[in-house]
Amino acid sequence: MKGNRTFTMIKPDAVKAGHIGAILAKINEAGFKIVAMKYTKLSAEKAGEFYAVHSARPFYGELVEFMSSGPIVAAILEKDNAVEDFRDLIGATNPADAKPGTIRAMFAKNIGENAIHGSDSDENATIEGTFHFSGTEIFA
Ligand code: 3AN
Repeated sequence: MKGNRTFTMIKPDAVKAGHIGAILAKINEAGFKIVAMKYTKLSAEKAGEFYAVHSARPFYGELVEFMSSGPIVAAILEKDNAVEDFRDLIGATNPADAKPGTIRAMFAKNIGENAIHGSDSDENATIEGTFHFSGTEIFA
C-alpha cells in the first residue's frame, strides 16, 4: 500500500520572493493536510546532511550553499498517495519542463533554485520528516 505522508520544504528562493502564502494555498487546495510545519533555517552542515545522497553530483556544493542561504518552510503533509500526488503538484525538477499550473512552473527560477522540495519515495518521506521533526511536533 502507498503511504499517506510526504515531506516538503519551501526553498529559500521562494521564501525570499514572498511566495510562502501562495504555495501553502496551492498545497491546501490540492487536498493535503499539514500535520507538521516550521519556519527555520538550515546550517550548511544540516543542508549537507539532508542532501548527502547527492554528495557526488557536480551541483552538490551549490545546492548546499543555496539551501542554507536563507529561511525555509519545512512541513509534513498527509493525503492518500501523498508522495506521487505531491510530485505531480510541484512539477518537474527543471521548471522549464514543469507543466503549467504546477508549483515549480509558477514559482521556480531555475533547476537549482526550484522553489520547493518533495520526497521521492515513502521511505525518504519518513527519513526526511524525521530529520526535521520530533514526534511531539507532528499532529496527526
Ligand atoms: P527533485 O527535487 O525534483 O527530487 P533531485 O532529487 O534530482 O530533484 O535533486 C535535488 C535538488 O538538487 C533539486 N531540487 C535541485 O535544487 C538540485 N538540482 C538537481 N539537479 C540540478 C542541476 N542539474 N543543477 C543544479 N541543481 C540541481
